[in-house]
Amino acid sequence: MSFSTLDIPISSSEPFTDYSRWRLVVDEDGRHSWTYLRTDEECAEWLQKPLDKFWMGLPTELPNLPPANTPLESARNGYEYYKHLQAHDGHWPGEYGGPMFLIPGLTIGSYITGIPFTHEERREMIRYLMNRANEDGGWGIHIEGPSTAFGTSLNYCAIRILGMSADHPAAVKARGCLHKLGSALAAPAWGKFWLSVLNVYEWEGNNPVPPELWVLPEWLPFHPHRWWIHCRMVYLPMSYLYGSRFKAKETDLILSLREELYTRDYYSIEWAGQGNNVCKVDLYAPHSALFDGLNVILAQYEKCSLPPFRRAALARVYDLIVTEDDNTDFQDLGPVNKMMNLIVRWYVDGPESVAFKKHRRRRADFMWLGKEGMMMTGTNGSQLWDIAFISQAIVESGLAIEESNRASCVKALEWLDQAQIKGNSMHFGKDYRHQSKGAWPFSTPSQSYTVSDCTAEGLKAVLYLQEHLDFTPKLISKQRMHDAVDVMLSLQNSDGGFASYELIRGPQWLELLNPAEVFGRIMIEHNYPECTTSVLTALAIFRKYHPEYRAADIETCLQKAIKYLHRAQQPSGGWVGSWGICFTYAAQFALESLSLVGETYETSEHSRKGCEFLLKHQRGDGGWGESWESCATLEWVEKEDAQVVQTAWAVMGLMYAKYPHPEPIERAVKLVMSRQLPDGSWAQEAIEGMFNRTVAISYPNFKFSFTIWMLGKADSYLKQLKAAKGHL
Ligand code: LAN
Repeated sequence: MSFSTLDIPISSSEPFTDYSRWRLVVDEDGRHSWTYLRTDEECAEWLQKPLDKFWMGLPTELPNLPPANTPLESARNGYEYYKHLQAHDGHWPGEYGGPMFLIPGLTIGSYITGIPFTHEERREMIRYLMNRANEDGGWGIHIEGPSTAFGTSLNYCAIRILGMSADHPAAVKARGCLHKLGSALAAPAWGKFWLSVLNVYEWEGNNPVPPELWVLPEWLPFHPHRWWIHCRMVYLPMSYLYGSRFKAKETDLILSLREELYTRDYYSIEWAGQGNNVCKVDLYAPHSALFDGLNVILAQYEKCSLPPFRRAALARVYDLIVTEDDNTDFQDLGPVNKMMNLIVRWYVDGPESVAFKKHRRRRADFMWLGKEGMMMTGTNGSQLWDIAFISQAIVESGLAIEESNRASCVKALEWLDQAQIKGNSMHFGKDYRHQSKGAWPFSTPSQSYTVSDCTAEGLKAVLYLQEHLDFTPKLISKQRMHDAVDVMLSLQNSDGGFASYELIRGPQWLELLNPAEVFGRIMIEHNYPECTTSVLTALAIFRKYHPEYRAADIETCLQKAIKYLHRAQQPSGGWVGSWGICFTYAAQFALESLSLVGETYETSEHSRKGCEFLLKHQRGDGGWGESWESCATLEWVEKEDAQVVQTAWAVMGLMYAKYPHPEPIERAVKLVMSRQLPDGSWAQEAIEGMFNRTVAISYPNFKFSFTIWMLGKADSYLKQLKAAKGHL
């Protein structure tokens, strides 16, 4: 399929389509997709709501509120605004962009398999890429990162596939940047992979990705079922496409890209050995000697690979791809394996197959229209994660019992009810999956994956809404809460910590075989202070309401988890965060955990050191501001400005620790209140989330949930402190 060249303006600041015609569709289990209304009649019948407008960056026209004089009034104003962003089904949709290596998979996969985009989607994706280009014309691994060969080579292909002509100034600039970075030749492994699939890089220039790994005995310490789930689910279809040397059909565009992406004649490039040519800016996790050695052997094997063995391996890999598609209703674990699986199903099952058609429908779940244009999201949304925090925030702040907020609480509980996963995966037992009956996912239940801390935060939100409040229906039975507890208990590692989706299944040395160059710690699961805390706090809160269920198991689990958190604390007093930025994020969690077992500023060395670490980084203006680079360097990196979200996390941490002096908290509260806009909202600041050490990801709903939560809590906390001082 070919997309025609589009006439693209030079400046991307104004939308390339009529933004008054776009609507966010929320259906099924919280599924998101964006649609463009073509007629005025449709627009008149289906009006744009503040929810649509907010996410597109249009004025929501919500009224200004009476100015807040206290933290609670500020929290109330915040929720007054945020309530308008709740969807009809009870959850809070949100943009989940940030990574800059997703649109390429979306466009390359769609191009190869012939799935069209609408004219408007194409224009807004181009605009997004133009808006996200750096000064030098290239793209980074995420929206705030410097230009890399990975981001620039792949997004260059995307922009061309979508219809930008090669002589558009943005394309010329991007090409110049790519050439300076060493051209597409220096793209890291995942870049080389996509380029090879698109037929603009030769497979010979890739390090081997043998599908045979999947037919080796499972007891081997490096068998892929022991890898971190995101790593193995990406390498699965990757090994299929590599193992069968899949290539897109040559088109004029492909021939032209072969000229544009390189500084040398494509046909005279020596591909062998290019596997180790990676641009310096991209390189975060250089190859180990072990990995390089292994590649030399594997390259020999590729020269003589035994066809029957390869055929058997490909057949096994294909079965596992089908299993993943079935289990997740074709959404798949994430956007990367989604597009790879889609290509495999098109290739093997054919364009007319039911499987391919189902894949095609689910592509929309990952496409999101934002203020800067249309992007591909890091998962099919962060539905559960966002609703869990705001639910706890409104209950703890006392806003939930106010008459005008009750209906929204009931709606939220209804959404949480349908979001709990009711059974194990369709192919449980044959798919290497962890049990999921009773778990909550990160996004929607049909995506179907258990996540330790999502289960925990989901259960906490249910306990808060259902058990703290007397006006909500009791939707989640005791049995279903027990199922959630069972899942959490099944996820504790032998050293007490909790990882993300599964138990740690492989040895630490497997990290030496990390082939991806641009991500850190992707080979196996690891314990995380954040995940451990969420589970620990959920279990502690659960047992207050239901002390009879698995009391001894819960007690042992909590004791072991606390020990892990003690060990994970750095000598500086901080904890390294992996999923949010960074020390501020982790401190909030760790200090909460400690407080639940009675460890606070006044009673525990760990808690005191944690607070002092935070206070050391409080800025003159009362806020906290930490850069995403902390996650990459594992040392605190200061940001130019204070961030309301990080300030909220830090204050939450101090309050969990029962920090006894009000001044730092008051100063922080003032800062967050001073940044509140007259309509009760907060403006978007820097990116909030992180993964795999190097990739930042957006959690724009945090600027509501954590600010409201912190302000509500601070209101009563400061009053208590003052009252206690008054007694002295
Ligand atoms: C997420 C998002 C949520 C996150 C938390 C729940 C916050 C965390 O505590 C546990 C891990 C988890 C579920 C997580 C894992 C990795 C994800 C899925 C992501 C950061 C969102 C996107 C990312 C995924 C790997 C992106 C696709 C890129 C690849 C490298 C495959």
